[in-house]
Order: sequence, then C-alpha cells, then structure tokens
Amino acid sequence: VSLQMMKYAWDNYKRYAWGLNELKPISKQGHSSNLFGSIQGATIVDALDTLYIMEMKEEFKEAKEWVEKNLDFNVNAEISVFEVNIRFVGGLLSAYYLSGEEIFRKKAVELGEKLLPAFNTPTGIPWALLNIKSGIGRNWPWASGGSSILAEFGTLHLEFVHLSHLSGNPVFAEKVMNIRKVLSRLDKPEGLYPNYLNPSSGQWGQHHVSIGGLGDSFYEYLLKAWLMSDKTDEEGKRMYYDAVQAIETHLIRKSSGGLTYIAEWKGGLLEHKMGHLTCFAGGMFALGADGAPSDKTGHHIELGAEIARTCHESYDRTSMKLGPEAFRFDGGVEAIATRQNEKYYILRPEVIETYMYMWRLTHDPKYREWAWEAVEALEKHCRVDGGYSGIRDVYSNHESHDDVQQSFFLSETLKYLYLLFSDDDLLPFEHWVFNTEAHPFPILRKEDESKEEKQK
Ligand code: DMJ
Repeated sequence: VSLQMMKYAWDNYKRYAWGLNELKPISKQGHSSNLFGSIQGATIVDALDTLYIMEMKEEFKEAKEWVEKNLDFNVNAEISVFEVNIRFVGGLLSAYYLSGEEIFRKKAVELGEKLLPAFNTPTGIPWALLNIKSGIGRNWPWASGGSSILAEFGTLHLEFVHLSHLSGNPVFAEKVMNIRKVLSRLDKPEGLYPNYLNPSSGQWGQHHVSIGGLGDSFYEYLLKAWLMSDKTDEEGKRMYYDAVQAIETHLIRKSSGGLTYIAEWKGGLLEHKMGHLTCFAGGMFALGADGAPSDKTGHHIELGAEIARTCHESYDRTSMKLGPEAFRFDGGVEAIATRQNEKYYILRPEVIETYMYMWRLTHDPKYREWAWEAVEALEKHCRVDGGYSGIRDVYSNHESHDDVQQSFFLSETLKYLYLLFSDDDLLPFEHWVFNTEAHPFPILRKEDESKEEKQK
C-alpha cells in the first residue's frame, strides 16, 4: 500500500510541480517554502532513497537525471542551514550510499562546502540562516535575543561526519565536534539543555526545554552519533543517557488517566503539552534501550512503548484518526488539542516513525495495527485529486485541506510505513542509522577505519 501511496504522491508531484520544491495538491501547482531559498527540487532530493528502496526504478532514474542536469547550488539564496542539511545533504548522502552513483556524493560535498560559512561565529555555533552566495549568516529574528536553536545546530552531526568521510576533508567533522565541545562545557540547568544558545556570547538564551520542536533532533543525534560510530563515540553516548535521565526526572509525567507524556519546561515550570514532533521520542528511547545501563534496558523499551501508546491515543481521540500538532494534559483533557491553532495535521511522520521502531524492536502486532489505522485515515482524509494534503482541523467532521504535500511525507512518512510492513532485513539497524529526515546512513565501522589508516 505505501508503495501505491508513494506512486500517487510522486506522480502528482511530477505532473504539477516537477522541479519545484513541493506540490500544492489542491491548486495543482508548485509550492515554494522560504526554508530553501531559491534552491529547487526538495521533493525530488528528499524522495530519492524512498524511490530506491521501493524499487521504483524508472522514477529513481528520472530523479537522478534531474539532479544531474538541474540541481544547482550556485544561487543567491538565504536558506535554513538545518532544513537544507537534513533534506538536501541527507537525501544526497543516502542516495549515494544506496545506489553508489557518484553524482550524489559530488553534490552532497558541494552543498556541504556552501554551508561552511554558517560556522563563522565567535563560538563556532552556526547561524540558523545563511546566504549561500555571500556567506552572510544571521539568526531567526524571533529566537531569544539573537540565539541559535538547539535542534538546528544540534542536527548537523551525522551528515557532517559522513561529508568528511566521503570527501577526505576533516573540516566538516571538526565543525560539529566543536559544537559538541561548546555544549559539553556549558553548565546545564538541572542537567537539561535549553533550546536557545547565543552564538556570539556562548551563553544560553531563555531557559525553555523541549523534546519536541526546537529541541527534538539534538537528542536524537547524540544517540545516533554513537550508534553510527560503531559505538566508539563515548561522549555522544554519555551526553545522550545523561540527558534522558534529566528528561525523565524533570519532563516525563503520567496523567491521571495513566498516559505517559513529555511536558515542556519553561524556567522550572512545566507546560503540560506534548507536540506531534515529540512523538518521535518513543522510537528514540526504544532504539537507545540496548546501550542503556543493563538494569535500564527494559525500562527504556517500556518508556518507548508508553510514549507510542500516548501518541496513538492522540490520534484515536480525534474524529479523523490523525493526530493534532500538539495535545494537552490539563484543564480536564488528556491527549487532546484544546487550541484551534494546534489542531492541524501536516502529514508528519513522528508517530508512524515510533511505531516502526517499536515494531522492529518488539514485534508486538499492535504497532502494525496502529500504523494501518493511520494508512486508512491518510487515504480517507488526506488523499485528494492532486496528491496528499495536510488537514486544518483533525477534530472536524469535514476536511479543510491546507494544500501542501510536504516533502517529508515522501522521505519519512511513506518510507517508515514501507519499512514497518517489510521484513527487518530491509535496512537493518545493525548497519544503518536514519537521519532526522529518515535518510539512511551506513554505520562507519572501526575495522574499515583502521584498514584505511593502513592503506595510507
Ligand atoms: C522533518 O523535516 C524532520 O523529521 C524534522 O526532524 C522535524 N520536522 C519534519 C517532520 O515533521
């Protein structure tokens, strides 16, 4: 089924928005997001590996040809360093590792080089936004007194380690190791990492902590950096398990109805709200269970299972059976969105991602059943004439579509569904880690490194 869904999403993109960033499936035209500036083709690059894994050979070939002929980074564009890294660098790297086609390696390294000026700050903590022609960077005007964002500068590590590995140029890995160093030296309030850090002063901004938006993939990349290094990156490992300990103590709570959730922390006060984005953490806890201290392994799996259950409830308690952007545990509700501007669903993957990890790690059939419910809901409410669209209010009885087919729907949501209903030996966890946009990167083996050393 996810294969047919992919075909439908792709064919419509091709028909109405080929070469543009994303598709507007209702108006049947291209959608341009300012995250990528004037870089084009986000859906193509994000979808490459999904096409490859699903063995959609014709489509992969036409996507590759588009990359060869049209993917151009010599543009005057202000881009989001984080978004371009996870979708474009990540998409090109995984396309290279899966297919072995040199063009993807070349483009990934070329783009990586364009991103380097973002690190020209007093601390080396990169800017959020960068003009890739002039090399001038700045931060989001809304971010706490000129701060950079934890989930943005903390989600470069996997890609940059691979860029050094593939180019032979250590500069990429040095940049992200320096981010690590700055973070590990800083004092952390209650052991927690605030979402805002000023790249000039090296001081935290507002003490807001979140495992959802603004924080999320920083934690994910600590764990995955350790896994991707063949478990040699001890610092990443230590920082991950210490952070999870602090998150458990200060952020994880149980509702009176028995649902475990992860709250947000604002200068010591809890906001009892969980974002759809936060739901990825169920999969992360389960993936990290193996490396936890031996008496904690079962506990981390259990935590993953409880988050999965809570996120499933957030879907089940809507009329469309698709989860809202954020749901609350206060004012007499549990796992329900109470504010109008939190009731939307934009084809996000996090809940299905967690089902996929839980399925692989436990083989409890309920995760496939829950994923199937999501497939039915997507088909019923999000599939439209010109592709798949997000929904403005998942509690309503009639759909109001947002008219965007997000590129992560093809790279993540549909890929995770496909993996969930495939055998475990398709991209097995022993060999691959997924970046935060679901692009698989191979684990870098210790033996291979020492072999390379010898050859030198
Ligand atoms: C994706 O771009 C990535 O998963 C990112 O980590 C968070 N936001 C979207 C999906 O919701």
